[in-house]
Amino acid sequence: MRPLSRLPLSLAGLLLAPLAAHAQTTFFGPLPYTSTADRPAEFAPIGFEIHVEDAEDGAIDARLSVNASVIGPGGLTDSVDADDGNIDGSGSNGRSLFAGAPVVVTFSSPLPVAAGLVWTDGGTPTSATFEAFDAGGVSLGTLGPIAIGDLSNLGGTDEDRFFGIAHAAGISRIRISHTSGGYEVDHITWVTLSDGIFSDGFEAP
Ligand SMILES: [Ca+2]
Ligand SMILES: [Ca+2]
Ligand SMILES: [Ca+2]
Ligand SMILES: [Ca+2]
Repeated sequence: MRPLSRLPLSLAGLLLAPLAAHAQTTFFGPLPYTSTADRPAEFAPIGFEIHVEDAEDGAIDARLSVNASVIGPGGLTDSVDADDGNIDGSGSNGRSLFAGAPVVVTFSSPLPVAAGLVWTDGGTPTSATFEAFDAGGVSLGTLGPIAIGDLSNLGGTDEDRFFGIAHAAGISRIRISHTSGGYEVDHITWVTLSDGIFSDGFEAP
């Protein structure tokens, strides 16, 4: 490992600042979200691999196990707004993931160090709770319940909210539940360590 003391102070600060959220268990959200640009920087620091399942290819990434099905475009679809090419207040022309029960996303190895999703529709309105679990399946805590949702199921995006967690020791699954209505989520996002960078704490010389 390259000793921190040998790094210029400014560089050390640059490396350590974005990692602060990952040094402990940190929840993110619920945050308004219309595109990946709304993902908080601290959730996915530079140098990490960021993976996003936006459902737009009609299939769910094989590294995920999700009790939901891809729906859309059209009809009652509530995609993340930008997925149809326009941030225009509607996600109807994109695709999302729909389930009739709380949505559980289970990750495969290597487990992510941060994970989240975007709640896009449910009851009108409802009260949502996000929960995450460590590598051993033990709960890392909850975010919520929080009142969420507009008065429609027709694809409006002002209501869409990102929920996430960072936990450096690994996250095995995340879950979102709410008190009424079916479930729509999108942009399941997970962050893993990337090859060659941060595997020993610092970028390779
Ligand atoms: Ca749109
Ligand atoms: Ca989508
Ligand atoms: Ca929506
Ligand atoms: Ca809605």
